Amino acid sequence: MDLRQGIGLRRLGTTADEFQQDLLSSLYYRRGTTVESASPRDAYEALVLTVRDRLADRRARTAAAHFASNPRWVYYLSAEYLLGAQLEQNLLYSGTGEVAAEAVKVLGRSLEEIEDLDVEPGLGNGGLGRLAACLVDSMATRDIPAVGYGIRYDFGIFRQSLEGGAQAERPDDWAFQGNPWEFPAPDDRQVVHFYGHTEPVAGSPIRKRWVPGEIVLGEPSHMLVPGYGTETVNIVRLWRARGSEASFDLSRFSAGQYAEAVQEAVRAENISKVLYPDDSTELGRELRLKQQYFLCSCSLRDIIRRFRIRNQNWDDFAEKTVIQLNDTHPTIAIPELMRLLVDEYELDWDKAWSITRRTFAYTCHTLLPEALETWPVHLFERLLPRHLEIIYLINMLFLREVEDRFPGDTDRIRRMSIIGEEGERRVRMAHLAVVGTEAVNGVAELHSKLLRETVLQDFADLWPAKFQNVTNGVSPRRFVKLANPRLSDLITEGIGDDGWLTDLDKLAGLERLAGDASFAERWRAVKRANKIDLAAGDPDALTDVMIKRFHEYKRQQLKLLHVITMYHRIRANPTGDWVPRVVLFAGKAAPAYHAAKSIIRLINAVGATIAADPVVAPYLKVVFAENYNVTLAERIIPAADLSEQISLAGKEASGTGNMKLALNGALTIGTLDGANIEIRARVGEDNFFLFGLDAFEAAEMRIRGYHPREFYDRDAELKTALDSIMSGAFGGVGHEVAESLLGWDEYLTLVDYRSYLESQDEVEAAWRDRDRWTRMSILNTAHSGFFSADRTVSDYAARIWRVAPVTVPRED
Ligand code: GPK
Repeated sequence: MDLRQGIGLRRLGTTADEFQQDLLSSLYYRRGTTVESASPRDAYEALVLTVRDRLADRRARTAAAHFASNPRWVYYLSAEYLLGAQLEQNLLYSGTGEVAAEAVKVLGRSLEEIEDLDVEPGLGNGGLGRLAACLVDSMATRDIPAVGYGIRYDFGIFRQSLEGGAQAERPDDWAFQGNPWEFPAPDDRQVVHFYGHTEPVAGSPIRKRWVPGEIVLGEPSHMLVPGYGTETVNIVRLWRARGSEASFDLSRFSAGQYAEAVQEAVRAENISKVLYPDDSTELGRELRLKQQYFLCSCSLRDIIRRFRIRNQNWDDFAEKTVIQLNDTHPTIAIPELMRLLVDEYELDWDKAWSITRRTFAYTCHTLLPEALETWPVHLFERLLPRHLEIIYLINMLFLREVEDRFPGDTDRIRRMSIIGEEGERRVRMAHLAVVGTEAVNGVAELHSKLLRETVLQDFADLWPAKFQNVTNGVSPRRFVKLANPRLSDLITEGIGDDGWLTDLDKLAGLERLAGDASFAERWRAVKRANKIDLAAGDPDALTDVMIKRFHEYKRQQLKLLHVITMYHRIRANPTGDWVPRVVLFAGKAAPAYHAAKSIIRLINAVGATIAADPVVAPYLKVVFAENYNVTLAERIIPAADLSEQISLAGKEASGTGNMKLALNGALTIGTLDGANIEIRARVGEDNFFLFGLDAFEAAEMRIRGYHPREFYDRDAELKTALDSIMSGAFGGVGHEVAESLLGWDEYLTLVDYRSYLESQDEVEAAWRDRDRWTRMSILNTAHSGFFSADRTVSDYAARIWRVAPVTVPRED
């Protein structure tokens, strides 16, 4: 299929010369400048456009093939996407990396210099947002017809820097100079309503008219999501809020009231102004609910528009559409689809409900109670009055079903209700998400089991078949091939071809090389070269990394207690045979999360004390890498020897950094939490450093009554570590960290301390035996193929989405 021919366009060339011609043409005609006067930005944008063009053909053929087959579509709804930098990825996915490197020389710049201008869109917080990006990558790679929907925040996750060792935040104006990767689609704009009231509709007991109090426009643009090794190019469509034309008040402007004249437009545009930087906690802010509804309303209308291009009959909607809800953030889509079907398309309630329930599926990403979203009923009533009515009706019919199954069990009804009645009445979004969907999944085996047995137990009793597990995965293209080209080349050479990039189980082919001395030598050389690139410290030291959001449940404070203990041990025995370590932390804390910020502050204070201590500094170095994001992760992960996955068991839903690090040959020290369990089962007990309570023991301990002081009193080294913080040994910093550990220690840090330290001793024993360590490292990579997001997507496709791939024909 050649869609260009029909309109008389020439095919884009594949040689460096042809690429260079197109690059110069982009510079001249699309940037309106010349080689002589091109700024660095001009060079960058000209290159982006030239690369983008090379994906445009594939995009056009994808759209044509999808239109022709009228397939069942996957729509992924997510408030967050951490797509990572686009240029390097799209050079790889369009197969133009080499010709581009050659061609850009004409601009007097290297490809690396130009790539430095490619800032990543930080439209997410952490694991959940990056998972969304990995899944859309794998959907395209597996030829699944899919669209990702999200919000085009003006400001992404804040930029972190350290000021006097404390986290400081600056806004992330990521598209300040424009974003050449995106295609605006103003014709597909949508109108979104807020506030106001509802009115009865004559002749219908169910339908209502919603008279809104505010009208906002949603303008879409999309980013290309190419598949690797296939023709498919899908899209992520991002919505940006705008005031309508009527929101500019000309008469006020003419009267000199400039601020008042634009206040309505400003209010509208605030909806997509900034990403909420809270990971796993809910603030219950009105603007956040507005963002959620904005995303869902725009996306659902777009989904319906797309459905109606090829279909007429609502009976087909649920057959042609599956909408995956990435956590509860887009759950308002459920009552919104009901509203559209009942009020606007005039379907009867039962039919609309049957369609809705069969259309949606829900992924839960947490077990932390504070992360389960609830919204005050009064807020809902004011902002989305019609949706609250619909939720009440859904709830009434649902509770009737519960009553039929469990007659007289009023306690169960109270527990399961979509409306929580304890204190202030609140809408429980997770309950709505379970009631309104066909499938609910957790993101790792343990997480899915705990969901069924604890948080969502009542629902699992009612609908056991609805609950599934789909273990997370990561993109081997971004996190191995792009991040770690040296290792990728070695793997390809070891296995014989690069088929592992789309069939990651093939990494098992490395197993036979784990005992091969010359391969091991090269494996070590790759790691060493990556450490030199990272330049965090001595490349021969054990590089021990803890990279993730700062949260007390993840227990950076436990890692810190280990560092402090090492500090005291070395000082007590300066001539000991210590294993040199570089301990690298990176991650952001939510700006309002004071306890997490105190931990960052203390890490840096301890790091400074150690650096200034001539006895300890030769063996121990603490590095805090600022502004952790996807780009930085891609530099750190390839250089890591040891991966810290030390959350309290039962708290980390899955983790995905753990997978990226294992794939890159880092050994894990970890608890039996989230996907650690599955990693350990695959790489083997001997190749994983396990410690700590399991989820059952941790829950028991909390119930029995836990007194951190007892652990402090019993363990001399722990006492020394905490006392040194309290006595001000680290620049007087960290009191509140020590106090919280001694006072309550929500996440049982002191309980796991001793076991963690013993496990770290085993780490050092393994590290001293170089050959053993390398063998373990190779086996980690060899046995981590399961953690490809391609496998995750295949699981969703087979068990939840029931979609088949659509092959996009090649050019003839
Ligand atoms: C879970 F609930 C949330 C959230 O609000 N943000 C977020 O990043 C993470 N997550 C989990 O904490 C990780 O364990 C998990 O791997 C990731 O989501 C993807 O499922």
